[in-house]
Amino acid sequence: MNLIDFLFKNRNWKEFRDNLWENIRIVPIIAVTLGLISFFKAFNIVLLTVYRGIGIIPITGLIVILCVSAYYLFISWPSKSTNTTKLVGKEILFNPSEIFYPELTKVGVTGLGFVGKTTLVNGLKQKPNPFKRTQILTLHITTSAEYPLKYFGILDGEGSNYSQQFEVINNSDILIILLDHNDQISGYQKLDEERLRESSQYQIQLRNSLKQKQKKFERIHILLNKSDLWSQMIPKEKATLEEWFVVEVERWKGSGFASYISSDKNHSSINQNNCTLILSKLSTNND
Ligand SMILES: Nc1nc2c(ncn2[C@@H]2O[C@H](COP(=O)(O)OP(=O)(O)OP(=O)(O)O)[C@@H](O)[C@H]2O)c(=O)[nH]1
Ligand SMILES: [Mg+2]
Repeated sequence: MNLIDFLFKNRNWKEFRDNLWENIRIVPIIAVTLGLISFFKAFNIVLLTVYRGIGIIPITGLIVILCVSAYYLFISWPSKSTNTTKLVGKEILFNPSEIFYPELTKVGVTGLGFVGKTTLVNGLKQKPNPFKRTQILTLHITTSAEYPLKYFGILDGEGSNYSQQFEVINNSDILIILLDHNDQISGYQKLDEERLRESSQYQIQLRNSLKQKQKKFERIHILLNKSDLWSQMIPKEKATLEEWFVVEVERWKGSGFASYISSDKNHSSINQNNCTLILSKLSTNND
């Protein structure tokens, strides 16, 4: 890599502008410059004997100004950002302070363990679905399907690890909340009321934490997952589930944690078509 690339490529120039603004203290600069000039002026005669005939005051002033400018450029120079385009389709460990260029919209996927978060994330990336339980917090880089391309970083953590779930939420611009009717493979065609209670409780904790942090999302999208399974339940259980979902969505709508809150009760993360459209919907604020 040559020096020009090192200095200028993949730097976060927005940060540079902010840094410079923060670092420059115009008053001290002027004071130091004037101070130095007057200092040299006081010793003008001595200095003139050293640098005979070189117009010592303008030259000294210029040197001071150049040094001060170089110092401020140095301390404000932007950090290296990660090149997003090279990571499309990839999964990396999540580091909250990592800066990406082009910028990423961070989409957090949250919900209880086994609700289908990783299955959804794989669907959003249009990748086959290798089944493994999530253990670490990861960021999955992907793009919208149409131009102009938008880059998304999808955050996926372990559902039963609440601190990972809170990290997902605190670092997201858009939040997808996944809900379901049952997490037991053997009881997939039945409504588990205990699961609904646990899920309601989890959402209350989420809202409490968001309230404390005064966090606001660009958008919240709530999905009732596993519709391929719960659509086969008896009508009474189906009605209970749908009513519960409506109540949960209303609670979010009343919370004011996003300017736009949408939902879809007929979602199935194992259905690729269901997943494909989500990112373009989310980036255009369509339902
Ligand atoms: N039939 C059906 N199965 C689903 C659906 N979504 C997820 N699953 C299954 O549910 C199980 C759990 O899915 P995961 O995506 O691993 O769930 P998770 O929320 O990431 O779980 P943790 O990482 O443990 O928090 C897997 O067996 C998935 O295949 C769905 O829409 N329909
Ligand atoms: Mg998972």
